[in-house]
Amino acid sequence: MSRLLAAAALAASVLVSFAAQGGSTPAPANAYLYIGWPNDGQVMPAGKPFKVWFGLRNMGVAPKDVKFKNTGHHHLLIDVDLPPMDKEIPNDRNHLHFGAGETETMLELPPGKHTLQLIMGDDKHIPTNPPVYSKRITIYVK
Ligand SMILES: [Cu+2]
Repeated sequence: MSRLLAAAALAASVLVSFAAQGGSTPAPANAYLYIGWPNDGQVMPAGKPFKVWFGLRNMGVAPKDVKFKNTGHHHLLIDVDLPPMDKEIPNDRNHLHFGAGETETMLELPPGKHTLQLIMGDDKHIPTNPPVYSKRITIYVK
């Protein structure tokens, strides 16, 4: 049993070191990104846009193409896993870019279970080093 736990711990640490990679733009080690609204597990009414609020501490927001120390712009991941940490974040309906420096958005999703997660990207939409991303939350639209 303890051997199994050790193997699991080793696997976890390997995963963590993979996740710790990122692009070439440094980010503060204590940067903290979170979804301020909605809450994890929240039920949202169908057919009505709702606000998603982006929370960020110890790091600033700058528009895309602006290179300024300790800043980046928000990306909202909808119903997808985290993208590769060393490449430009995809730009499609599952990966929304907030290149004007927005810190909230209105979102309308079809009925069902959805996941939301935020990740910061640098001026060229590449995750920072270390990558700064929020916890992935689940919401229900019905
Ligand atoms: Cu971007």
